[in-house]
Amino acid sequence: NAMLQWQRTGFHFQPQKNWMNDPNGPVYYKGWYHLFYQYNPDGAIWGNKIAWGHAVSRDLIHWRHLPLAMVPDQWYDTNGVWTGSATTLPDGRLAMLYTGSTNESVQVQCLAVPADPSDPLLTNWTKHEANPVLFPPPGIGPKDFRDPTTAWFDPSDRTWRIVIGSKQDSHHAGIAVTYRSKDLVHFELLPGLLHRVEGTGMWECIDLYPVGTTSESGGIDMSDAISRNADVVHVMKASMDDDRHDYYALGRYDAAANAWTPLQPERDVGIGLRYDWGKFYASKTFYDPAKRRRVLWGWVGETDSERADVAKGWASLQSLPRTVLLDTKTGTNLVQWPVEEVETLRTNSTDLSGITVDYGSVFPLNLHRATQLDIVAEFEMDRHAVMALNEADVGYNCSTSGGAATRGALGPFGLLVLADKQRLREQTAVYFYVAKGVDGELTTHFCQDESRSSSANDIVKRVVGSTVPVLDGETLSVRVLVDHSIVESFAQGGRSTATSRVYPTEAIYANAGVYLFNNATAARVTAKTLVVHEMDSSYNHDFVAQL
Ligand code: DQQ
Repeated sequence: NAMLQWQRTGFHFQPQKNWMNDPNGPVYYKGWYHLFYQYNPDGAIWGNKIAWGHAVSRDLIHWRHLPLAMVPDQWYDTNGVWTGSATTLPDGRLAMLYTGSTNESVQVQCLAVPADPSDPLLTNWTKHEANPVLFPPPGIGPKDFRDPTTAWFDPSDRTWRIVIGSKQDSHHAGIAVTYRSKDLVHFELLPGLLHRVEGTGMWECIDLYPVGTTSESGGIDMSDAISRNADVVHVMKASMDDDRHDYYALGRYDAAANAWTPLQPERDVGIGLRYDWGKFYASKTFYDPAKRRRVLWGWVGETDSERADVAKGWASLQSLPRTVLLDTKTGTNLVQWPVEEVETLRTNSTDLSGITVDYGSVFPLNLHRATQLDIVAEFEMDRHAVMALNEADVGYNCSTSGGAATRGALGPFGLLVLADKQRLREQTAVYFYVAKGVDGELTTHFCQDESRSSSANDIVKRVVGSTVPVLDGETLSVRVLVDHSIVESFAQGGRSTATSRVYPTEAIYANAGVYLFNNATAARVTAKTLVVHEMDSSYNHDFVAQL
């Protein structure tokens, strides 16, 4: 079926067929980026025989698929080789810790190492004979103990540390449990909890890493930050099984006390900050020593029906790999941005900067192709109109607002992508909505409206988003990456992101268009910058030739 085929992407990572979920063990090794991922070789839905898919790349963009790295072939992982993380040892060797689901569906931690460390492609993996190396400790449920982090080295006692996510039934608390180990084979549970937040439920796929506090700092390796006593803030992220979103918080890690404390308790893990307001889960970062950056991968699942996934024979994408830094301008959030290599896929670029959109109108962009795009836009509202207003839309909320069609004084305005050129019946709106308090304070909301993204009826369609910090003198900026069935957007330099899976039935091929729109009632909006890049596919290259 041609329409189902059309949903495959051009520059997002996906296997050739079948089901994929979490990114696993991302790492840079001997000149190659490796991405492992949760994979069901038997079909397009999750199953109890999850294996590790594997692909390699020179640039995080062009991928070569390799054979499965690990399959459930031992008693301790026969119900699934689940999520894990890579650790690079000081001598350059690699260790992979992952969760096995045993023959009795108990969650245990296991160690695997490259069968041939001299093979840069890391094709074959050996599971350690001492596996499983960790069983659930007393007081923790056998099915609530999974997803070990990358290990870091603590010079004070010369041992490794790892963190594993779990939950406490009392108070429905999400918890982070720390272990130490000399050899990643024998582990000792550290007393206390690294962190705990009541009411947040099971924490999956915990990630803990440092970000530098100055604008010059690039990515930082966790062990390195500790040994250098670097000026950093530590990010703790957990994937909330309860609501299937990835939450993070900024805090201080005290190695000696085995404690991580949030800088802002009201924005603790599971409460305030999210990596992405759309579909994005089970994410994981790694430190890239080649470009001294920290890179984030996230699983972007489907929002259509399981039946549709089976019909098309595949399910899920990975987000674009994103560089992660502390937002040194606000100090209160991270910024995420597609890795710079994404820009090498830009082909035809059209500069449409300077278009003013009157209130209540839609403006079509004259483009060649509009199904794989990288759009960079900056908006300015009519200053006088904003000043003239007393108060407007205080208490606005993206998800309950009614989306891009509901008009307010200073919003919504932005872009309609994957919009059908005939009637604009299908469209995904990426927009800003500004509220003004009696005190004159402006609050900017960044939202993505999926509600008209497809005329198909077996799809979860929502309006997602949240408020985004806008500092004095800043324009409202957004970068939108459109790739057939995914719209991945980054507002204010990546302070806020929203990823949607969309399934247009009419806004496809030459019938897909892009529009500027302004549904505000009180202000004109000018797209001060508007550059639309067509994007190449990263899969149509004869990649094997590069090997
Ligand atoms: N997916 C894995 C688990 C993890 C979950 C199983 C998160 O290890 O907790 O496929 O999506």
